[in-house]
Amino acid sequence: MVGKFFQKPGAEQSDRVPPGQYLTKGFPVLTYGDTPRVNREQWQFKVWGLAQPKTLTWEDFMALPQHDFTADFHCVTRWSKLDVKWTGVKVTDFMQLIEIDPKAAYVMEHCYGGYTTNIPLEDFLREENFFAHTVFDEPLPAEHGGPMRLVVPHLYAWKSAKWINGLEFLEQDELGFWERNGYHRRGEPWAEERYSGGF
Ligand SMILES: Nc1nc2c(c(=O)[nH]1)N[C@H]1C(S)=C(S)[C@@H](COP(=O)(O)O)O[C@H]1N2
Ligand SMILES: [Mo]
Repeated sequence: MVGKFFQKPGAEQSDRVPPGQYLTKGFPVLTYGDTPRVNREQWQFKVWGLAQPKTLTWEDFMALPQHDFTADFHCVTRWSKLDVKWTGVKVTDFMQLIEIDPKAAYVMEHCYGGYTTNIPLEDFLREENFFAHTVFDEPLPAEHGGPMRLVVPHLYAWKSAKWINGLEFLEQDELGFWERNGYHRRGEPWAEERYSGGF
């Protein structure tokens, strides 16, 4: 992996690069399976489980405040990309539209194509998380999760669900796709929470 496109961080960047990660200047695509093709008009987003069920459209998301976000992106396969510029909607703004049951403590992210990933509610509700529809001022390409993906900068990027189309609120933690296949439940890069025990 280390070669022309992957570099060890220089001193000025090393405090931003978690242990065991290498910097890339490109933007690799990491997808399990086929790339779903969904346009903005077709795109729908559902909320269920321990929350008032709701279906939202593209317009519902566009009616929320739009922000630019710059965040670092860390894949568990050891590449990191610094300063990715995204545009979209803060999770905390989106959550103003959602009524959750006080028992809800975990969230399952659901996607077109069937990918899932689990996240504790506390990690999901962080101020710096957002739904992104634009990257580097261009509409998010399908291979990077367009029309809409979640971005959770403080956890490994497999928690940043591409083609996101729903949230299921849960009382108990359940495992998503990679988590059932040996990845860590939570995935904190600074603690190198890469794989679950026994993997
Ligand atoms: N729906 C879906 N979301 C996904 C994935 C996937 O396979 N399907 N891969 C995850 C992984 S492992 C990573 S590293 C990032 C990669 O995002 P990118 O392809 O835009 O670089 O998306 C995450 N979100
Ligand atoms: Mo990844």
